[in-house]
Amino acid sequence: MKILCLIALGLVPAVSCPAQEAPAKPIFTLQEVMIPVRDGVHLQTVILTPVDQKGPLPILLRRTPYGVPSKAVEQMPPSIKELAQDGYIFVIQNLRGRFKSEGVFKLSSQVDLSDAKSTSETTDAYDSIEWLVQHVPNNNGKVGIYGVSYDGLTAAQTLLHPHPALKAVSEQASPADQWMNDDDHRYGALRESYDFEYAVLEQADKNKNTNFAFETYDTFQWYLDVGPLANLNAKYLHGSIPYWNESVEHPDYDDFWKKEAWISQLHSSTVPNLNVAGFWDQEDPWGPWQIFRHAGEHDPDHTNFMVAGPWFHGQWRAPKADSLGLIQFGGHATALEFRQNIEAPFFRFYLHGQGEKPAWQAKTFQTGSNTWHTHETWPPKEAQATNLYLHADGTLSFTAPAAREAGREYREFISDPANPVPYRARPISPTYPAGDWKAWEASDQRFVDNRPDVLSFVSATLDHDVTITGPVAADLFASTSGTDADFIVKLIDVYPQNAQKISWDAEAGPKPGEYSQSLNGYELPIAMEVRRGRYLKSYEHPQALISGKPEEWQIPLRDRDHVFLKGHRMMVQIQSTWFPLIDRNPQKFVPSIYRAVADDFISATQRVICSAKMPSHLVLPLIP
Ligand code: PG9
Repeated sequence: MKILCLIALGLVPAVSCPAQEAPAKPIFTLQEVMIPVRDGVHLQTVILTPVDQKGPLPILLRRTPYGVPSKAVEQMPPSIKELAQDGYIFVIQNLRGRFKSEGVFKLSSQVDLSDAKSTSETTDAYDSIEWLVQHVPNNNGKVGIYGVSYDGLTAAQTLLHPHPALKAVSEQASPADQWMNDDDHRYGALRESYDFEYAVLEQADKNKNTNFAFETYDTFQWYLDVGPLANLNAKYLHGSIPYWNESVEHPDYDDFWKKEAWISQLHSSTVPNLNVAGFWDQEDPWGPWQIFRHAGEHDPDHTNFMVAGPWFHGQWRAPKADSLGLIQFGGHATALEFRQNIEAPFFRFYLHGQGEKPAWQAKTFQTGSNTWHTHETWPPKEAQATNLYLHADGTLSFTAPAAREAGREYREFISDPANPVPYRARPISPTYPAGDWKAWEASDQRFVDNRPDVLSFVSATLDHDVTITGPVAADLFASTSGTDADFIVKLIDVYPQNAQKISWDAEAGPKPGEYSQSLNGYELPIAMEVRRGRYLKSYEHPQALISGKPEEWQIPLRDRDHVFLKGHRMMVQIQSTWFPLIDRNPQKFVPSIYRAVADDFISATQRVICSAKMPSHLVLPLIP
């Protein structure tokens, strides 16, 4: 996230940023203030005022743990250019305990409004807005708040108790419940590499963002060599990172995580809110949909909006976002179009009183067709939940397995925690600050195609377009020879072998990189998720699986909008390790995986059933 934040602040040039002439003088003047909040703590805040300000302007606030700019802005940051054209006083604040802001940074999402003495991002934002409208010269009394990821979380949490001057919110990629999904876990399965590296990033040093120093080039190997998870503290952190300690002390969905799940307190749309999500967001793809759904429980004035696009984490603040890795978006600069046509008009209406109130509930950029779609309601009414079945012969089709299909009713594989499936092609670079992390969710899945511990199910070549718009889910029937297990499901769009023409010189062959960098036969992940067996029956009280007994595994695969084009094939991959993104399940039930010892990790035979009685399938929101 750090790089994007810095881009948003205009502190580093974005890679594909068009060359700009440096103006002679600043376009925003900068003033740094320390804003007092209710418990006497002061928060480091910078106020960026447009030098050409003519009359009163609204304030656009962003609250961040990543640092604030230190000098006047001379070049317009591309990420806020479209907003800035309408005129705002931009205010950026460091969260308590980060950089010069006083207090303690807890890396916590807890909000306790029942305790008048308790502070949180909700109360710090409230108090800061109160101070800003009183003290910033020439403001029009209206405040908006926006931000991506952590900054989005702080924006979203204002919805729980908004200051009366707060007139518009745009939370973008905010987490909502860190045990259920997003950065730190997926339904209780720990996102090992992310949780570890992020906690170090933010809690090793108050005054900077710290990248963990790996001594092994390929972090896959490093995490494997670490062995059982408890070794991360024993060998490296020595209990010095509070959030990591909390994560490993609370394996289950206990009171600690339920308090972190601030979303459980949101039941209405309190302030107009534009929720923004990326379909390939590698960090917080789930939270915005939850916030949208919770705020939508009571939304009489229709002020709760959803936008989703083909983006990695925060890519909608990039200059263009006309592609994601090798996937091109048909000439659309999707980020620019979002900011110009959706975000800027939203704040313009609610903070400047100009333009029209959005007349829609959701807007999505649909991949495959590469077109923007406007939805009166989400999910669209015309979407029909349709089963896509896995067959024991490795095929995938909309027809359910018949009784006794050629004698085979299952497929199986051996999952060995000592040889886990990498989540992306090795070598795996550190999450931060390297660039590879951000687009990995769109990476070609052929790198695991032939592993014996990955099952692939493939459809026939499609003779018409298949459009899915709405929530996707998997419903597996599966067993393990162990007493605990993970199942990972991936829905993949397989491009035809001749998707792209390669220029081929008779003597020299293709241009360097052209052959390997083409979309021919590309396996593009559309949806991927994991579930951990110990939490199938209860998130609070994990239970051992019974060896060999089939269970139903319901695996939500989130909201999507994609067209599998005619000529493509659909694919489902199933595996039981996804390392080091997800920590290794010992596959033998232990009270806490985070206290497992090396001998607890065992190989297990995993069986996926494809019978008429237990038809493993995906549920797709098909548009007729
Ligand atoms: N994904 C990051 C994060 C957000 C909220 C809590 C913890 C981590 C981020 O990019 O800010």
